[in-house]
Amino acid sequence: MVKSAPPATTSQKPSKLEGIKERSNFLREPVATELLQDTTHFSEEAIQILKFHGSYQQDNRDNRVKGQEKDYQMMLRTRSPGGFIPPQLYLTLDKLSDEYGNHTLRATTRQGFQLHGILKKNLKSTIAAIVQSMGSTLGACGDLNRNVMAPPAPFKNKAEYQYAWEYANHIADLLTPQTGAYYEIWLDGEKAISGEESPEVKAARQVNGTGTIFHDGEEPIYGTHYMPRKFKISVTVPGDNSIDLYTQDLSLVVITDSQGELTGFNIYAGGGLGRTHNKEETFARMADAIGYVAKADVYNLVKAIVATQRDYGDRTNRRHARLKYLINDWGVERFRSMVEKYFGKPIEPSQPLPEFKYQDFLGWHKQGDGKLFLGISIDNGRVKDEGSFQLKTALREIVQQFNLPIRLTASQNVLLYEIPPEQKPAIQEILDRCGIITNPKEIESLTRYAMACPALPTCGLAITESERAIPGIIERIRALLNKLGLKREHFVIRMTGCPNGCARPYMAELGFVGSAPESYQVWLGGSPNQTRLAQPYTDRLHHNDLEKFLEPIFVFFKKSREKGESFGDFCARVGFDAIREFTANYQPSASRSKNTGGHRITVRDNVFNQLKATAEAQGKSMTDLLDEALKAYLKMEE
Ligand code: SRM
Ligand code: SF4
Repeated sequence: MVKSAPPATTSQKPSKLEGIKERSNFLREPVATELLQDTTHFSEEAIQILKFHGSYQQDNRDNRVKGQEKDYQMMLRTRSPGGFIPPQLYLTLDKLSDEYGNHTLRATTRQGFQLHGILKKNLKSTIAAIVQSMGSTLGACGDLNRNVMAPPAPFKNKAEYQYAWEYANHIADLLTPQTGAYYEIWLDGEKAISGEESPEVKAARQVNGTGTIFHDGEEPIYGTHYMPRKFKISVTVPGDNSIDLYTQDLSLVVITDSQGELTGFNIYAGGGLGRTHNKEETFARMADAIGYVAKADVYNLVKAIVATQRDYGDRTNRRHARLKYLINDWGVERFRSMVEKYFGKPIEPSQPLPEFKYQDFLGWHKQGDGKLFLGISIDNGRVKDEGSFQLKTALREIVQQFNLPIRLTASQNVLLYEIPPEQKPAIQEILDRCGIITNPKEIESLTRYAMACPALPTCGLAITESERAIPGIIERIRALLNKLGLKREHFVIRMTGCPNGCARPYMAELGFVGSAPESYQVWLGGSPNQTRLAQPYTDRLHHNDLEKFLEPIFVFFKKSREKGESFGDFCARVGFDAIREFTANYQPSASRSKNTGGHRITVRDNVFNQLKATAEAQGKSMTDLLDEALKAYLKMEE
């Protein structure tokens, strides 16, 4: 018999958060009451409920002073299925970031935008402005379905891409919280004008029969306790792994027939990355193939999987509450048969699929209907104006003048699309004037494929730097590769300030995971297309020791790689024992060891920015360029 009343009955006490959710009256309190109070911050209980509305309470950790109140501020995250940001929403976010935020926008690894630095007193105006511009933050955080991902590429002549967008939207709507709390609190009860959901989705939400919904209360799918933990979904197309499908709680892959008509979806479940250092019972896990579902049944199957996790996910220990632990504890067979009980019929076997590739869609492309799209790389997702790089200005001018929609990518970049070819020169002129590189070949390739989470100073969980540290780390890795004769080499580098894994470092070829101040656990062996988990190679690498640590590994790679083999594939093939053995016996050459120190000099900001721009324009590293310039100045021979 399928159960239908969460929380799952167990002899253990439900976690504190289960009580907070239960008392919240479907996400209203204590947020509604505390918002009216003249205070700088919310209480612990309100903070937890505020997350469901898309906001985290943070403080600027750079400004902490012992004995003084923290510099409280709110982060807001958009719910943007498939990364869709209509032009009016982009312009609103841009304006809000200047009016109430820290003057930057942050493109996230799940295709949303974040605003940082909003004071409590401005939170209501900020959320109201977002909703009035066809946006939403509802469900961007909290124990429910998060932003649904889909490949951002707007290929109008590839039906499967259009289906992925359509179903990402529909599934996001299906699992949107139904409580009136959001509109009551932030819009004084006014229902949003944005996105009427399709009748098909509305009907699908109410279908029961197998215990997937509740008949009392405001939340048919979630009930009073919502999910045991966050729940993440992606919809993609065969061969396209731009959304890291194996890291999601649930992934759907569009299956079409020979005419390009949608027939159904392959289903994967049980991926997730968050872990805690030194707690073996927490781990990163890749999703398993569950089977295939016909198009007509897809909403029922999604609800069945959600209901299984809702009713059987661990509500006592939040560190063990994600779907990945349920599937790991039960095994795929038991999980599948429980889902089938909610679903009401057997799940069919998966359909064959081609190999997945990673694509970033940077540069100018045809979208298949005569129009163009342009993928722009954003270093670590931070949209800002700095020195000669005026990305924030460029995007604002382009969206203002040409009214273009945006798709955020899962690698913290943006695509502008629906561009008539005759607008290309004017758009390119704005980008050139603002110092933005649009030819992907001119972008430093390590930077192009790298990601880092925000970490310090906004993230309360950060153990060490990430977004602010990665540019320097990449510079040093490039210099080392150049020195070792691996000039053209590139691979996927991802960094996070703690083991929660927000920039998905466990899927990288070289992953840095904050483990102590200025130190990282290093993960090796992920694949360039994110289809294999990396493994932890060392627990604590101080960033000063980066070159000493990486040099023997890169030398071994250069010496023993197979033709065309990537760094991650090499590490996985030879294994850590071989790498450790090579490292133990490695003797740096005299000339090499002299140079590995990474001597530091300080340059002024304007010189640094000019150096960076010239290096990028010439496709060189800053170290190489500086080296050349200094040698010429000092009239040194090579
Ligand atoms: Fe994340 C918590 C930032 C994607 C796993 N994440 C946080 C918080 C909210 C810190 C907090 O709880 O106080 C971070 C806010 C930092 C800041 O100052 O902005 C934060 N996560 C981010 C973003 C902005 C990183 C980025 O570089 O873009 C991403 C926002 C995505 C979005 O638009 O929704 C982000 N977080 C992820 C991902 C990647 C993904 O979803 O594809 C993961 C790993 C996948 C997964 O969930 O397993 C991820 N974040 C976590 C976890 C660990 C969850 C777990 O199961 O253990 C936490 C902590 C928690 O939930 O307790 C966390
Ligand atoms: Fe914060 Fe850790 Fe996520 Fe980085 S990985 S944003 S430090 S929670």
